[in-house]
Amino acid sequence: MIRVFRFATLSAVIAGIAWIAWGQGPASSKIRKPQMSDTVKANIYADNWFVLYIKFIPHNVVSVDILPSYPMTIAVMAKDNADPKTGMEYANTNIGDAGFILKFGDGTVTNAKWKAKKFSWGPIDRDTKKPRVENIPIPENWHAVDFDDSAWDRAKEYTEEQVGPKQPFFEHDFQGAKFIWTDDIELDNTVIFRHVVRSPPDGKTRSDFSNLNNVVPDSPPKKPKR
Ligand SMILES: [Ca+2]
Ligand SMILES: [Ca+2]
Repeated sequence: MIRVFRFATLSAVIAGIAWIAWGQGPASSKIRKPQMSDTVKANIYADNWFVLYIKFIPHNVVSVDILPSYPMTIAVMAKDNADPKTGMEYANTNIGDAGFILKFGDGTVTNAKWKAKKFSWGPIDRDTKKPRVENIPIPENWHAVDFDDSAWDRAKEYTEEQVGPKQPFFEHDFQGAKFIWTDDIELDNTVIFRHVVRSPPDGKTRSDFSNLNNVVPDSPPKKPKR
């Protein structure tokens, strides 16, 4: 259950980052910048879980409900909106930059304690004349609880000024959270973050539903579906 919401969240937030980059691009005479009034609300119900991939959530903050259990492993793949062949943004006119921030209602926040690793970066040497990128294959189980990230570096914290978030960011609670990325917020374009929350950061006692699927329900089975 947790995984459901986790993946829905991450996919959407990553897409949101990509859109921020788009919105910061050079003014276009043909395409105006998207506003929140251009968005449509997505409400999703699943029995029991799903993975959602959707591109270009306009410059937004995505809020979902998470049923936590601890320890809670969080894995995030975040992408700058870079051309996969040049590593550049804004129709290959600019290097561009990235950034990621997260806060959960239990006090979980992004900061330099998170693990971070780059998997695609460029343009190498900041060469925008002959731009090229380098890639490392993304491990298939990068989001697994038992994935070994012990050799990964810690994330680097960036200031709000460095990332330059837009209006929806200021309408939501990110207090205490830090913008993070790998060492180079401009050149590193695909990164993965991992973090284990061992106990509720706010110290509150919560019910543990992690074994929900092993419990026989009190109520009788539903009628067979026709
Ligand atoms: Ca960007
Ligand atoms: Ca970039």
